[in-house]
Amino acid sequence: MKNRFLKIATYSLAILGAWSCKPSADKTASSSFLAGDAAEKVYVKPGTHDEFYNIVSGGFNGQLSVVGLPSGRTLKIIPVFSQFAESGWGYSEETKPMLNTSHGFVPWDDSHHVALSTTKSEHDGRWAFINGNNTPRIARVSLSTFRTEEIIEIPNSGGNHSSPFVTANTEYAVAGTRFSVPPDNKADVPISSFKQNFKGYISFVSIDKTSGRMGIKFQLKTPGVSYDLARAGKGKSAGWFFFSTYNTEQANSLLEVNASQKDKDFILAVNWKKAEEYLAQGKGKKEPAKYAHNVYSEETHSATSTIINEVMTLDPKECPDLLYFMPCPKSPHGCDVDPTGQYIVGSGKLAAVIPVFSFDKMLKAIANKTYDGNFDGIPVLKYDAVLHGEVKKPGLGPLHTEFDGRGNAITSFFVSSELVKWNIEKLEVVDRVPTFYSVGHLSIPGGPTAKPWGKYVVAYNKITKDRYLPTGPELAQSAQLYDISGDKMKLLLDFPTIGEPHYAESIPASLIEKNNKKIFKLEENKHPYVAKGEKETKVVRKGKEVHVYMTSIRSHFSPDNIEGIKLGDVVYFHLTNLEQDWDVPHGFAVRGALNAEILVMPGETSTLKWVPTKVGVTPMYCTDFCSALHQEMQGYIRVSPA
Ligand code: CUK
Ligand code: CUA
Repeated sequence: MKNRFLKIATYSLAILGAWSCKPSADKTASSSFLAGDAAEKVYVKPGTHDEFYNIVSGGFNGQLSVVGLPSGRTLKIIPVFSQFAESGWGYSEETKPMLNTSHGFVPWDDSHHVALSTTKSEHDGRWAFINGNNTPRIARVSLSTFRTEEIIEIPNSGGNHSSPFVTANTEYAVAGTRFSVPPDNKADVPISSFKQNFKGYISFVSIDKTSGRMGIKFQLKTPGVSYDLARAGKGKSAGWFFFSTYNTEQANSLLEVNASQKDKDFILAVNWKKAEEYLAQGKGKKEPAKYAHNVYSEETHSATSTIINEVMTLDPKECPDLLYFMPCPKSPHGCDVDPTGQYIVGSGKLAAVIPVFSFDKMLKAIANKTYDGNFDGIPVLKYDAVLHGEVKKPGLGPLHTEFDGRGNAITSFFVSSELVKWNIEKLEVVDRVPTFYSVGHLSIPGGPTAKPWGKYVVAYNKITKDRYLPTGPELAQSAQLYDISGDKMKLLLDFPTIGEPHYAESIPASLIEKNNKKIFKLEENKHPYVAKGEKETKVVRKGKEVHVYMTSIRSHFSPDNIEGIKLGDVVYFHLTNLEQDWDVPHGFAVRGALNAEILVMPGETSTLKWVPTKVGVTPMYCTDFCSALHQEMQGYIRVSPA
C-alpha cells in the first residue's frame, strides 16, 4: 500500500501547503500542537510502570511488539510468524511446528492487524490475534505468557490482509481475502477468467471461550473483489460484520485504470448470526481444502502441527439475506464501527468526504428493499438510504478511524499527513493536528471497542525523514503519541518502532498485569524429554540419534562434558531449566549449530538439534547472563569419527 500512496503523496505536495508531508524541522519547534508539559506527561519515573500496554504489529518483520504508553518504551518483541534467534522461536524442535503450513515450513510473514479479545465488545485482556498477510494465517498470542500459542492457516485465500477482526464476545476471528482467488481445489484457471472463477471467501475462525482454541467453522463464498479492512458490529449491530472492498471492477490487473474506475466501491455487510442459522439447518457444504493448524501446549512445552483437508462452506446464493452491499466512495480502506454500534465509518482513500452509515437506516433499507440493483447477485442498498451523513472536506486520503468515547472519531489522513477529530452526530470537524509524516493506522486505548479510554492516540507513520539521527538509507518507522484528553489534540512524544507497524491496540495495564505468568512449574512439566533434577540427566543413543537429557541451574549445565558422539549422528540437546525464580532463563549454544540457540525459561524444556560436521571437541555455553558465574557456565562436547 505504501508505494501506491507515495505516488499520490508526492503529487499532492504542491497543493497541500501547510499540511504537506514535506519534512520541515522547525515546524515542531514553533508549533502550538506540541504540549507545553509534554515531557512531564510521558515521563514514567524509574521503577514505575506505564499505564497502557500497546500491542503493535511488526509488518514485514512478522512479529508483534509490546510497548508501554505513555513512555514509548519497547518492552518485548513477541515472535509470531518469523523465526527469532533471540529466543530460538522457530529454531527449537518444540517451536518449529508452529511455522508449518500446507506449503511446508514458512518462517516469515507480513503481519498487519492486531485484534485484542473482547467480552461484550470491551477488552478482556486474554488474547491478541494477529494476521499473516502473505501465507494466509492467524495467530493467537496469550497475554499472560506473551507467547504465540496457536497459528491456523486460512485456505481458499490469496492474502490474509483483511484479518483478524474479532466479534463482540470473541466468538470468531474473521478473515477476508485481499486477493480473490479460484478455490484451492480448482485453482488452475486462466487469470483472465477472474469474473467467472475468482471468489472472496470470508473465513469465520471460531475461538473456544475457555482455551482460546481456534478452528475454521465456515467460509462464506462471497463475490470476487478485494476485501480490505473490517470490523464487527457491537451492541445492536453485534450480529453483523462490515468489510470495506476495492476492485469491485473485478479487474485481474490493478493498474489504476482498471481498479479505480468506479465512483463508488462497497462496504459489505454480513449477517453472521444468520449464517450460523443456515449452518445449523445443514446448508453448509464440506469442500476439499488443505491447511495447517499448529498448537503450542504449555504442558509439554511443545507444538504440534496438523494438516486438515476440508472446510465447511456456505454459498450466499443458496442462503438469502446474508449479504448486502452499501456503496462507499472511491476505494475504501478503513471500515470502523463506533462504540455504540450504530455508525459505520468508511474511508475512501481517494474520496473527498468521509461517509458515515447508519445501522438503523441499513436495517430499514433492507426491510423496504431499497435497492440500487445488485452486484454478483447480492443486493446493493441505495447510498442515500443507508447514509447517516458525510463529513465534508475532512482532509486528503482518509485511512483509519478510532473513537474517543466522547462522541468523537479521529481519522488518519495519509496524504495530508494529519489526524482529524470530528463529531460523529454532527459530522463536523472539531480539531486537526499534523503527523510526521504520512500516518497509516492510529490507535486509541480501547478505540475500536465499546469502551474507549480516550486519553491518548498513537499515530503510526510511514515516513520518518528528519525525526531522528540519520541511520543510513533505512530509517526506523515512527510512532507519535498525542494527548486527546482536552479539546485540542497535543503532540507529546515521537518514538521509533520495530518493523513497520500497521495496526496496534492499546489496553490498560491493569487488565493484563494481574494475569501475568511468571514461571512454569517444574513439577507440571510434561515434556517427553524433561529431566526434573540433575539425577535424571543422561545421554541416550537410538541408532544414529543421540538424546542428551540436560539441566541448567546457576551456574552450570549437567552434564557439562559429553562424549560418545560420532560424526553422522544427529544430536538433540533437551535442556530443562531447573530454576524456579522469575526472570532467570538460561541460554544454550553450540559452535557451528545451524539452529541458532535456545533460551529456556524456568521450569521449561527446550531442544536444540545439532548435526556435527567435524571431528573434535566443541564448546557449548550459556548465552544469557544469569549470575556472577554466567561466564563459567560452559562445557565441552566430543565428536569422534564414525
Ligand atoms: S493497512 Cu497499513 S496503513 Cu495493512 Cu491496515 Cu492501513
Ligand atoms: Cu546460565 Cu548464563
